[in-house]
Amino acid sequence: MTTVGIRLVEGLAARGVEVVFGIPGVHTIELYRGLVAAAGTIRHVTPRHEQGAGFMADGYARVSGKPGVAFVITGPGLTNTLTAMAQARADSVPILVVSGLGRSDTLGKGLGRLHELPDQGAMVSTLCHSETVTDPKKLGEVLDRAFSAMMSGRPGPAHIQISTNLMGAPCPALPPPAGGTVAVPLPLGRLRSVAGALNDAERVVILAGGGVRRADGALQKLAELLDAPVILTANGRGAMHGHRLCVPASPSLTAVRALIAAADQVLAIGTEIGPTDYDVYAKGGVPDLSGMIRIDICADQLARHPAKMPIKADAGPMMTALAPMLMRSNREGAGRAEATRLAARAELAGLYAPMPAQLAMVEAIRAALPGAIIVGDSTQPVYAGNLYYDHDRPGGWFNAATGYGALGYGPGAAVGASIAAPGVPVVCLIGDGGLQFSPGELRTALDEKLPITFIVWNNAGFREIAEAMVQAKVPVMGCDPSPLELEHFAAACGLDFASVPQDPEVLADFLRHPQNGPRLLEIQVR
Ligand SMILES: Cc1ncc(C[n+]2csc(CCOP(=O)(O)OP(=O)(O)O)c2C)c(N)n1
Ligand SMILES: [Mg+2]
Repeated sequence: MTTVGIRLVEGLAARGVEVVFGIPGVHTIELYRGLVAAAGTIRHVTPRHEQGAGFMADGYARVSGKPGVAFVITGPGLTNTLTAMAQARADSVPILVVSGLGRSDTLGKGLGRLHELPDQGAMVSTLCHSETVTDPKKLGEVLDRAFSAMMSGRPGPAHIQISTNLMGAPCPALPPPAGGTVAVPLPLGRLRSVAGALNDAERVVILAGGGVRRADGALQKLAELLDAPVILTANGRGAMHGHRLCVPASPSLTAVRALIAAADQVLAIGTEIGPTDYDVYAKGGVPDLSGMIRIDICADQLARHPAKMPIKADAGPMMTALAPMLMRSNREGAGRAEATRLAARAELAGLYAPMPAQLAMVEAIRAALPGAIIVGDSTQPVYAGNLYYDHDRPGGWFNAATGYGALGYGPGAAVGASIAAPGVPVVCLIGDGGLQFSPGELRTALDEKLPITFIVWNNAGFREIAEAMVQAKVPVMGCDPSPLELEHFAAACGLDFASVPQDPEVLADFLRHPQNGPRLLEIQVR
């Protein structure tokens, strides 16, 4: 008999899914019958916690450009995954969570059954698209709607749940996937007015966010035609590495704000204009952006900030369509970008004296491992990098120190990234505190033989938070969880280990050693 569980896995394979991150339980055994039946087409990875499954799906999606998929049990499996779904929502990352659900005749009755929640679907639906499979004949439609929710317009998470009694029920063959993603049409009628406004301006500045992750070439061409500096938010970093017009610095910095304020035309592309990028210190003073031309794929996003020209469009095709209509110009963009880079970098020391030395460590990773993917957690050098750092691979710098900000994101996301990019070095940069949120996922990296370097920034505590307490004149409290004995921890995980002082040269030397599977490197922070 071909069951719902088997058909669901077939339906995922038909939509290009190649990996599932999951932790099985009695409520999802029938999904595993499906995975076994799909033998060889879908790889299954077993994380150590469902939050890790969600973060792996996230890292996988960011690097592959395809949805990441997680299989989790009813109740606690799903609540454990919610944090990762919220992180994915904040950063527009497509992940599909497939969970179990209690027997259909027991739902909402409060019988105290295994893994019971009052209303599981309602809980998830405040966060994202969530649908319950109630009729096997409609399974294909449910999958189509979930993929459409994830991939059409602004990407994000989606959830499908299936009652345990339905998972093993007979299910007819699914129809082929309908339609795939619906492209946002180019706003042809607006192209001329946008190009006109850009051609009329003398000092254009571009604000680029995660929406340009896969449009690096088009962004560079547009910037060159306009001779416009490009300010990259944390999720835009890695685009236009080393380019004379690239400003890989946070719009929270005074120097970057000055560049924006001096523009006579701001062009914002694929950026949420969120406070963790534009006002990370919550001091106010964000330049007035109401005169901007704003390109975004999501109408809701466009409605959230006033703009002179809000344009609903996909960043890549829109930039490509605009290019031939722009007049080549020389507006001293490179000079303005360079002055801003210098001033922004210089500003770091004034914000926090140890920050330039932290940034030097991140730059040592880039020097030693060109083209690596750096997956960050919420730790001091990652905050420093989000303020100023020019990564050398589009989409290759991402972390949870921005947006939703879920501590413990790094290890799982690094596993997902590494699976999506075989042969590419992946670095997980994480603090001693964050590591203790999700230590088990280092062992997942070993199971999967992934060449990830886990760099632990060991400053013995929640230092970023301790600093915030000092600044707020609150006596530091609750910020000294004892760090792991990292050498013993690495041994218990079966990982190669080294410990180095906070010295960029020593770090780079170590990273250049060839590696065989995952390794753990402690940085003894000064
Ligand atoms: C789930 C979650 N809980 C708490 C926080 C608050 N938080 C942000 S950074 C941080 C400290 C992290 O310590 P560590 O990983 O050692 O990095 P450090 O600041 O010391 O470099 C905490 C507790 C958070 N962002 N997410
Ligand atoms: Mg710490």
